[in-house]
Amino acid sequence: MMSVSVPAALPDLLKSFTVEVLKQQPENLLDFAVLYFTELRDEREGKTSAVTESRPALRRGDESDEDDREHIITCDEEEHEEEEEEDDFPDDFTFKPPPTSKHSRRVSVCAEPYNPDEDDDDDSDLKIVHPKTDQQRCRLQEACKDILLFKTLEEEQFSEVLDAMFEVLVKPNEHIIDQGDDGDNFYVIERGVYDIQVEKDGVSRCVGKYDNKGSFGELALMYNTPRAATIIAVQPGALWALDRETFHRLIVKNNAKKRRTYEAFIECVPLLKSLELSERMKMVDVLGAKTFKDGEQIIKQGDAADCFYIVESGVVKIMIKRKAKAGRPRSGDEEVEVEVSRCVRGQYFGELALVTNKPRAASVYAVGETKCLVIDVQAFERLLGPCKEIMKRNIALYHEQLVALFGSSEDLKR
Ligand code: 1OR
Ligand code: 1OR
Repeated sequence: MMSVSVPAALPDLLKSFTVEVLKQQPENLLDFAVLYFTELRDEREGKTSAVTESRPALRRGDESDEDDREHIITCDEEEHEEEEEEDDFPDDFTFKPPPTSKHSRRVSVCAEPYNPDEDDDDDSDLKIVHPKTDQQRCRLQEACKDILLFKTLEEEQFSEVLDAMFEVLVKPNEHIIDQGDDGDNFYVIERGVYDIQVEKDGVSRCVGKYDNKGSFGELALMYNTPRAATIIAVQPGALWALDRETFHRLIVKNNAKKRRTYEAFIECVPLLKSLELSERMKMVDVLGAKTFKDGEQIIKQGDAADCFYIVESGVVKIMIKRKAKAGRPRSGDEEVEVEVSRCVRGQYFGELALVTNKPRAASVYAVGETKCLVIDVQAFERLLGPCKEIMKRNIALYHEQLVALFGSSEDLKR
């Protein structure tokens, strides 16, 4: 029997080449192959390729070096169309197709939950770059500055996320996501109002909305599940999309690290005791972490609410504005801020406005440097339902304390 030995570098070499072909869709495959392999050889021999310098789209690391494998691919939206390739590759060759365009639905998605710890860096050599004007980059940075999922990324990872994002303009009534579909992109809102609709037992109901900020579409990408809700533009809007592959490579990988970092802490937050471990971990997946300086305002009384906080380290003080009492040396309308409570590690705040759907009932300030975990209102609704009874019991105590302190609970009725 004839034995054939496959050179160790061959699968990686072919894989990288195939990825480039699918991304760049060259008209002449042979010319492209000559260019690709010539550049690769030049790079390995230490020569700087003139072609590479003039075409940043075709830049690569050394496939033989495991620690330094990287491709940078620049692409326009239409270059994302999914393609099926029928080539004969070695049996152990696994190839992931490039991300799909914003409106092309993925053909099929593996139903297994994605486990980042088992990911063998199959596609870690793929960097997608959508070139942007300075003005676009500025708008993108502004839209992303408060996105919780990005808050625990290293600076370099965050910058890669920004590079990979592309702009999507939407019209009124446009469905950005349809419940039940496979997930293609994660979206950050630059502007526009978007309804969240969930269909259950054949009845579709609006369960919330995004108003000119926030993000959506992370769940299907994180857990390889069908889209859990339908998102519809109410007015003309602008979004920034991040493709599924980059989301996996940067956000889902980072989540594995986040789980390790926060697991022990989350386990000992009294409020979350009634949740299953898997539910607590889902919370960790979507939370962000924010550090506040001594005296910094975290919540402003009267503001609209869009998130909930758990103190991880440091202390916060809760202050309530009250009219100055008559008889004091102040004018009747003057307001004073009175400290009513403090929260330390493991305690939460900012739930009241979310539970009652009212403006923030108090202001909250950091006492010394303070770190808080932050959960957005949609994740709060989705994941903290089982904890709401505990919160409501504690809210009833606020009323008692308010009456005890000020003789009325009017402030909480606004
Ligand atoms: P996705 O990839 O599943 C739909 O695509 C997106 O809608 C989803 O990710 C979330 O980002 C977003 N339940 C499920 N998904 C929601 C919800 C939600 N809200 C926003 N999304 N609920 C509403 C909470 C206010 C719970 C409904 C029972
Ligand atoms: P929020 O979303 O209204 C301010 O934003 C947060 O301060 C509030 O949620 C609570 O989490 C937290 N009254 C009102 N808010 C309070 C109170 C409180 N204590 C903590 N918060 N009390 C009654 C006022 C005299 C409690 C006094 C011990």
